[in-house]
Amino acid sequence: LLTMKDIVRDPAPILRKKAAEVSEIDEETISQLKSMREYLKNSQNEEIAEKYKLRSGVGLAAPQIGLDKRMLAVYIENTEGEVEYDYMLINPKVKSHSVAETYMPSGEGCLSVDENIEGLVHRYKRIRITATTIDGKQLELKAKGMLAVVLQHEIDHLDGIMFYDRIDKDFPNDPKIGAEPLE
Ligand code: FHF
Ligand code: ZN
Repeated sequence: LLTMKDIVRDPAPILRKKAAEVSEIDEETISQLKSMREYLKNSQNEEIAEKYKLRSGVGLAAPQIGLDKRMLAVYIENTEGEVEYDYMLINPKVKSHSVAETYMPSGEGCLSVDENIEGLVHRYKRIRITATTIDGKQLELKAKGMLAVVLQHEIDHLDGIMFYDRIDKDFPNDPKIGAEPLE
C-alpha cells in the first residue's frame, strides 16, 4: 500500500527529468499502475485517508513514486461519491489542444510539494491525448474541464515540469486575457 512516505518530494532530481517511455507492459508495470490508482482511491476515502494519513489526490504520475516511467493514474469521484474518471495511462501523448485556456480559481497543489504555492496555473481548456492501457490497447481521449487540467498536471510531471513553473512571477493571481475559470 502506497502512503505519503512513498511520495517523492520537491526538489528531488527525478521530478525534474523527462521520464522514459514504457517499452513493455510487464506485470511489474501493471502492478505499479494499480498501486498508484489505489493510492488515489484510498486518499479519497475518509476512513482510509485518516488511518494512513493520506493527502487526497486526483492524479499521480510515476516519477512521484520514484519511477522513471511515462505513466500516470487519474481517479476522480464526483460530489455524490460516484466514480467520474478512472484512468491508468501508459506513454500518454497530447495530440492537440484548444487555443482557449482555463485555470483552477484556487490554484493548484501537488503531492510532491508540501507548501501551498499561490498563483494561477493556466492550462488548455481541451486536449486530445493518445495513450496505451494496461491491456495494451491504444486509447484516444478527449478531455475538458477538471479531467483536462489534471491530465496536463500529470503529463507535466512526465516532462519534469512542476505546476509552479507555470505561475507568472510578476502577476501570479492575474488571469490571462480570455482564460476562463474552471467551474
Ligand atoms: C492533487 N489534490 O491531486 C491535488 C493536490 C490539478 O501530480 O486536487 O500532485 F482529492 C499529481 C476533490 C478535489 C478531491 C480535489 C491536479 C492536482 C494533482 C496530485 N484533491 C486534489 C480531491 C482533490 C494533485 N498530484 C492538492 C494534492
Ligand atoms: Zn503533482
